Amino acid sequence: MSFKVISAEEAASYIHHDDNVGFGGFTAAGTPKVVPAAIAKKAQEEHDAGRPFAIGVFTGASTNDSLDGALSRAKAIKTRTPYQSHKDSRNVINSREMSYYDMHLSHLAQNLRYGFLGKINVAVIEATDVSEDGKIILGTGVGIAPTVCQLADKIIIELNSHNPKELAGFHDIYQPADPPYRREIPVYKPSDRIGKPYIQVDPKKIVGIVETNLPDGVKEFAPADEVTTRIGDNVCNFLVSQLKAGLIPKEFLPLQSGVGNIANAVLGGLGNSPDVPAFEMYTEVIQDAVIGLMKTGKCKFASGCSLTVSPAVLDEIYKDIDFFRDKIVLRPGEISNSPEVVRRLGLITINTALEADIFGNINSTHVTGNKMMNGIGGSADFTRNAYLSIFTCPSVAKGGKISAIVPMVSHLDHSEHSVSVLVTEQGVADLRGKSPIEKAKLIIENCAHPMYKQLLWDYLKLERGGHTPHNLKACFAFHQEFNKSGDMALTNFDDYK
Ligand code: 0RQ
Repeated sequence: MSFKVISAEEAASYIHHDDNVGFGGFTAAGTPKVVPAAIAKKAQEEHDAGRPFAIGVFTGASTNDSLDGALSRAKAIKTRTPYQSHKDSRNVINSREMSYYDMHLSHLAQNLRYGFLGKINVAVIEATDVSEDGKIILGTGVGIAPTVCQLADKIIIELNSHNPKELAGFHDIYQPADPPYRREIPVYKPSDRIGKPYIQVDPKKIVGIVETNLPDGVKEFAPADEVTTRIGDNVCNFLVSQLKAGLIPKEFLPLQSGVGNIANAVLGGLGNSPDVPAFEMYTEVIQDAVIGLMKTGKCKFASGCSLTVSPAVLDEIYKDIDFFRDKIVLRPGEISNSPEVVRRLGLITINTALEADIFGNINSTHVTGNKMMNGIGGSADFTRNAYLSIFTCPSVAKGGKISAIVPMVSHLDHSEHSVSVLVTEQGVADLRGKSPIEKAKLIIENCAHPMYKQLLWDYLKLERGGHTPHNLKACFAFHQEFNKSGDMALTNFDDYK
């Protein structure tokens, strides 16, 4: 190989204060593992010497501790988008020491190409292989790698020998033409391959290769508990009822399922139901449960942007890689999450809410209206364009001191116009074709926790009339009570009469 092998520190020397850096990968999967930490170290040294050092950080989605963790702790980020889920990152976002803007994941690559977000100076990409003529085989995540490789002046590759070379062929790299010349993305079923298995770059842009041998280190999922199992069962029974009523075609429709423990448990529930036929997935992250369902034959195919699976499950895939070869495709985020494809394929989408209001609006991102949790991720790419959009959440959080069902969401990510069904461990509210007051009654009756039902009825009794009967004085009473006493259940609507 004629590319120069360099250390992570030397790689960091190519990155200067004020640069914009685009990173490959998606979640911890395929995210660079040593260069970001070396950039953080450099930032620390520059700060110690009294010099400024902060970079723009663009990624496919959330990352790992070496990237969001180390760079946030070193105060080395001037601006960050689109999704993060690291506590140190959250801290500097919420203290406003780091400028963060949240955006739909499918939008980032095109917005970078349109030039809306400034110049990308350097791309840092994890790869499984790279050829002399600049063909890069990615690792377990794709994200925005193809676009940042195209836009950057310099490319740094972390060549990770932890990935078997047999990962070649799992990727489908396709970048749509930009308007006014864009046509439909020619994915007509989840398993369609429309691009190349590698990213082609100008080899002269590759300034160095950093060799690694490191696992992605995806966190283990919490085992399904009573609440997540009941949510999973409720989603499952609802989908079966829709199938039986002929409202979902008998062949079933491709599924999308969001991130986290709840999403993982919901998929597990679907897998156990004899009444749900074998299905395909057109999703963003392929989590542990999907791999289990492939082995039982319940999931026939998964198109995604990353293999975000725990280390033991990744080992299983690598040991039996030929079994999975014709069952998985990894695409760039703008294709895995393309609203146009989502609408056309007719996806059933299942995402997680932090809170939902009684009129069906969803907050996926902000705690008590002001503190950023993770970001909107790809949830709206899918929800807004779904055949059937489902939101799930436990009805209470923090041991019951927070009701996930509130009079009015304290931040809006998905409006009532995009949300078809709300599911908690208490039950299902099918919101299709319902007026706001009908939605409110269904959500309180079917989804709210028993300890919050009466309070929510009390709120509705305060109504000021109108189509959506909010009471603007009392609509944030739950949140105000939580800020005051730490327990939403102590809300007293008599104070608002
Ligand atoms: O906190 O761990 O400290 O107890 O929020 O909640 O119940 O473990 O759920 O891991 O599935 O995450 C919405 C954040 C849920 C995630 C969100 C507290 C709760 C707990 C986590 P603790 P759970 P999950 C496409 C899909 C947006 C992006 C998206 C997310 C912690 O699913 O980021 O959907 N979604 N992407 O106690 C205060 C509330 C709360 C609350 C829960 N109302 N107020 N705290 N918590 N409800 C895929 C991608 O984009 C990659």
